[in-house]
Amino acid sequence: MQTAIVLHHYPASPFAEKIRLFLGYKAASWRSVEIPMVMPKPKLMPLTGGYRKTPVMQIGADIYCDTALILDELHQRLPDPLLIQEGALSDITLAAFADSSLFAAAVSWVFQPSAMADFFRGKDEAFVQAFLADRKAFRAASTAPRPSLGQAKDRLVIALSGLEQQLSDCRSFVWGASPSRADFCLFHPLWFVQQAQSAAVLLDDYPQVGLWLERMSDFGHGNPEPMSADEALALATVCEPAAIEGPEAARLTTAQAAEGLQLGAWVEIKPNDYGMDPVHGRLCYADQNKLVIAREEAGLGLLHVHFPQLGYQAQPSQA
Ligand SMILES: N[C@@H](CCC(=O)N[C@@H](CS)C(=O)NCC(=O)O)C(=O)O
Repeated sequence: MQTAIVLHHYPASPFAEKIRLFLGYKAASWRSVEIPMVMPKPKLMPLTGGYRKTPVMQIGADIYCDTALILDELHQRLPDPLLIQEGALSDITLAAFADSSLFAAAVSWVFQPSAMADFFRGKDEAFVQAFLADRKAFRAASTAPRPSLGQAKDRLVIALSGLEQQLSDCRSFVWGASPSRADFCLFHPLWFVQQAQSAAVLLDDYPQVGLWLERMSDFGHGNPEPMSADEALALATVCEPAAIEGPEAARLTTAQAAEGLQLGAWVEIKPNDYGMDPVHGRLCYADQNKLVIAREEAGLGLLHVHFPQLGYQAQPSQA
């Protein structure tokens, strides 16, 4: 139980779909905690300390924020089947483009007036208003403005034409016969477009992309078993964070040290694009890939909260 993979997510979340699909690719068994689509998230905040984005992964008393980090952590734990490693820099660049620019374009495209009704189908007016108000506040201080509808369409068309061309030599995935990080990252914004019927017509002109979307969807979601939010909190309470191995002082990069970060000292970590809610704790691990903070949560005890280094800012803070 201690090592069970717990995903806190909701069905309509594209970033969560990236991770659900990755768990499917790995044929993993996991526990599924459904969280609210809007704030407040009273049973998630005690785990993250303030990070509110979706999804969040929990393994015992270790909490993983951001799908870039979650994917890497899962891949380390479940190395089979492989992820294509060729063109590592191209893979990282394409993954980052898909998670930022392409995702933003997909959101603008799906939230155009004619398609929005598809997204909100089955939800009542009060939910729609609450959702729109929540997302307005979520993006209020955003450093990444939403593209206009026209810009969104142009960006989607550029990505779709490029992907169509890339797949036209009969390869199954972006870089070859097996999927890579980029496949999972490109998938989720396009999956989001696919979900809203009137938005999805844009995909019709790209048959190779359509087949690739099918191939990716075929990975499924692995074996999720529902878990209540209370069970997840109870799990964190009975578990200790995994030990951090090795000589700690060697891990800070020179840039992190120059910014005043110190292992054991208080820090504040927050995303640098949108939803910039800070999380406070003592820095217990830092290297060029990730930052981990230790926090004591009343009723839950000690938790380690993990963030990727890319896309986050960390600065010294008060207790
Ligand atoms: N960089 C983050 C982005 C996550 C993200 O933006 N998720 C959206 C849902 S797909 C979100 O958090 N929306 C607000 C919410 O769920 O409260 C990641 O890779 O996990």
